[in-house]
Amino acid sequence: MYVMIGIGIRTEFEGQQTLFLFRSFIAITKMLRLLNLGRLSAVAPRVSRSKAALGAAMSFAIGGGSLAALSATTKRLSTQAEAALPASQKITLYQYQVCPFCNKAQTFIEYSGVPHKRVEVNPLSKKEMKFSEYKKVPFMVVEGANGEKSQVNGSDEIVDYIAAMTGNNTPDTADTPKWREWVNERLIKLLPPNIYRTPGEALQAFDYIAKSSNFSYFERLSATYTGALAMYFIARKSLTKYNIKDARAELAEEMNRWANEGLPAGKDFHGGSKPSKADLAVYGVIRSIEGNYATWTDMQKMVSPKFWEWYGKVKKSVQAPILTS
Ligand SMILES: N[C@@H](CCC(=O)N[C@@H](CS)C(=O)NCC(=O)O)C(=O)O
Repeated sequence: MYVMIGIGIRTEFEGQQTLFLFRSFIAITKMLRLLNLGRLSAVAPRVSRSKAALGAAMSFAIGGGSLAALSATTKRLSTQAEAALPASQKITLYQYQVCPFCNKAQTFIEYSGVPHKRVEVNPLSKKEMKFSEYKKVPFMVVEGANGEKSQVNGSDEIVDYIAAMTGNNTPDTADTPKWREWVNERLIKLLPPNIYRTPGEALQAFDYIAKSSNFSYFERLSATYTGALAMYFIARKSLTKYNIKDARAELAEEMNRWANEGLPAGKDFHGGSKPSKADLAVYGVIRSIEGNYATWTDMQKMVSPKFWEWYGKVKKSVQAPILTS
């Protein structure tokens, strides 16, 4: 467990910080052991769901920082997506349920009514995606009628591929690409510093994640505290990295910016009478925090009714996923 967490943290923290974090984990678990509250080493073989949640959350925060190469990849893959698209394709989406990039891809697939299979990846072992050279989620494996497989990597690439496959039905406007970029470069980066803003909020977030697993009370307790602590420090680091002064206010400001500048007056959506790719991207990313976090409750108060009205309309337009086995 320590080693796995250490590996995750190493990608974001260097030198002293890594050591500090690592020691914090050890100190907390030693303390829990002394109090006979939690036994991480004994728990280790059985914590896969919680490790998955922790890893997914860490990957999200870390992954959010590695978007620089996005536009080049997007160009290459959207050209691929526009290549010949056979009618009968079997689609498998590799994802973490809690990741905003994955929610963005899911939303578009759902909106387009494309049947697909979902594989939930364990973010630390990543064993479900060992075959893939691309090491992030989401990605999609597409199997053609005669069994040949291809892979589409990245949320925007998936969206572009599905759009091309289903006849480019979204009414994108001249500034849709600008808003899609804003989703990646601004909106998504504001989520970890909000969800894990204080130790208490980080704990609340991890409490809900751990509750969905079948842990005993004490197992859950130690997994929750370890994950919350890790994410609290990672989120703090991203404040400096992205020059975020007030995570809550800035997230609300960006969501209000979307309502005021992204939505044309008198129209239901950015795309007019139907959602564009930007509508679906903003909705998809925000739905990844729906209901579960203090951030969600605060945003209900801090973000204008115009945003929430729009949010409700997009939600209605997105159908339940058509899942195949
Ligand atoms: N540009 C990618 C970013 C995806 C991304 O950063 N995903 C995170 C999860 S939220 C990830 O897989 N991180 C794993 C890692 O960095 O090892 C996209 O749009 O899909």
